Amino acid sequence: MEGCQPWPDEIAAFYREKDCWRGETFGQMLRVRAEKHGNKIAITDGGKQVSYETLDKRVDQLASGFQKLGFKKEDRVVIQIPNTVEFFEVCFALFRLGVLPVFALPSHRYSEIQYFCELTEAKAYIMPENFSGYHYHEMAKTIQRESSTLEHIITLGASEELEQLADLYLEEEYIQPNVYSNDIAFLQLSGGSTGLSKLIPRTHDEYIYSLRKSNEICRMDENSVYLAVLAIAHNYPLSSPGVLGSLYAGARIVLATRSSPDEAFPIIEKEKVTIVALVPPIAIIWLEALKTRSNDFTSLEIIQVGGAHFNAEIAKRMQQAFGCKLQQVYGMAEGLVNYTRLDDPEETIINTQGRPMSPYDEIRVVDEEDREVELGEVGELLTRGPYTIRGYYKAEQHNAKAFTLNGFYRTGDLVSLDEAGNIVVEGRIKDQINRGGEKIAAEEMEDHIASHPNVFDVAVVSMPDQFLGERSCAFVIPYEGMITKVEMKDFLIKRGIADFKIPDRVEIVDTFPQTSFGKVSKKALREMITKKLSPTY
Ligand code: J2J
Repeated sequence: MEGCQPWPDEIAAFYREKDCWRGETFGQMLRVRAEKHGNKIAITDGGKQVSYETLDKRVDQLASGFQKLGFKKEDRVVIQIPNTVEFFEVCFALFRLGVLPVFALPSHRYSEIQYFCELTEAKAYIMPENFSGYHYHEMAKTIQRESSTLEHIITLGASEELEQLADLYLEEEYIQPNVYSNDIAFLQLSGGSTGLSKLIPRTHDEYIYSLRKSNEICRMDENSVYLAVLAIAHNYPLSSPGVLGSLYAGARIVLATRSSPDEAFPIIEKEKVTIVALVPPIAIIWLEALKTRSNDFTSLEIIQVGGAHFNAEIAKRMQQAFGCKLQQVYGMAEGLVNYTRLDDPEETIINTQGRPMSPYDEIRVVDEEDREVELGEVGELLTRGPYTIRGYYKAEQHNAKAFTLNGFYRTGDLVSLDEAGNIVVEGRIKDQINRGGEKIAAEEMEDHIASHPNVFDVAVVSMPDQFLGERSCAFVIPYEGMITKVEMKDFLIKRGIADFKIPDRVEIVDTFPQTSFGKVSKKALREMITKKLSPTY
């Protein structure tokens, strides 16, 4: 597909020969599960229960409706759907037509959605009317007015003005196009570090392989019950093993829209949840909440924690407090996923972020000159393998920097390896802030802030935070006087930027410290703010 880096033929042949890629597509996969599991419940969403058979039927009805709207193979559709049954119906209907969903997060706003629509020349945008106190309707109309490709705005809610998803479930037959397992199935989002977030093309073959391996490691089967508390459009709850892994296993998905103990704990008890995926800040809240609750957690077998650095002391307490297995997950939407194994020694589970899930994952830990470092030394992690992309979507220039000549992806993460091959994430060289699992590209925010009329220069860096691990701090040199945090926030909200990217702190300075090459020293800025935040300052 245009804009996507194809797999080299001999490498694709190798992954097929090794039985990694089995020629399955998502559309077929669901059909096969529906034939096998029939009226077994696939998804529980509050009071709503959907069986595999019904899901499969609803997907066909929607595919028929989408085809009638004119959706064709290789079209792109930006979807911004919270944790609801519609997420699955829409995704699989698009998969069956060979149309690519672009996975926006519910927290994204005008600036992000507009960019995804424009970059992908999206034909449609599907979103809720309201979610978590935000009304998407006006934003959607603005984006459509400005776009030359967006033909359809489809709402999950009720609207007289927009097309409604509910009207698109048609009983009529539709023509199933040929969708191949090596076709691009969807575009996933990267955390981004330079400028706006890059889009990640994933094929059916390689993504399904990653589900199968994840299921094996997490022992997912028909009896598993996966609780989704994180936004399922994100790669981690989508695929590690996540909701798609659950469907692959014939398991049951339980959807929640909030991760608070008030909502999640009774669900675990009632639905007999066996596995749940968390990010570190939520794990901390759950651990605290346990002190005052007496919910029954006996069904719970695995709590996964990943997406950001997880403190070892808390990891240890977590494992003891919940009486189930803790699993650390270190993954990336670009591909590579590492898990601690369920039967690993406690030391490994607590102190490492696990090891690659596939024997065909290749990893290298290198210094600044791409030379491999000694075992145990810290270096950048490079990787390639049967489910790690070879290039971002329509990003030729960036790809030349983000991948080595022989196809290794430069993760931008600093890691070390132990003797058993387990990875410890030690830091990062990419210019990104990891705010409790939510990724902020510093450059993207700098571009926004620099457009404020009173900003002469700006640098955005991470600052330590006990709860989120990191928060973002904008160092600003104003033309004159002050810019307060509130003023900055108002300005950025008006520009339509996701809330989590708005700087948590604004520091006004006269100049920036510089490196010996005359560039802004972000390291020095991080040290400045860390010192200022320390209790002895
Ligand atoms: C430290 N940093 C981590 C961890 C990710 C499974 C799990 C997570 C993601 C994800 C994912 C970390 N400790 N345990 O896609 O399938 C940081 C690293 C990494 C970046 C990727 C999955 N787990 N990270 O978080 O694409 O810096 O994917 O490169 O959002 O998160 O972010 P993302």
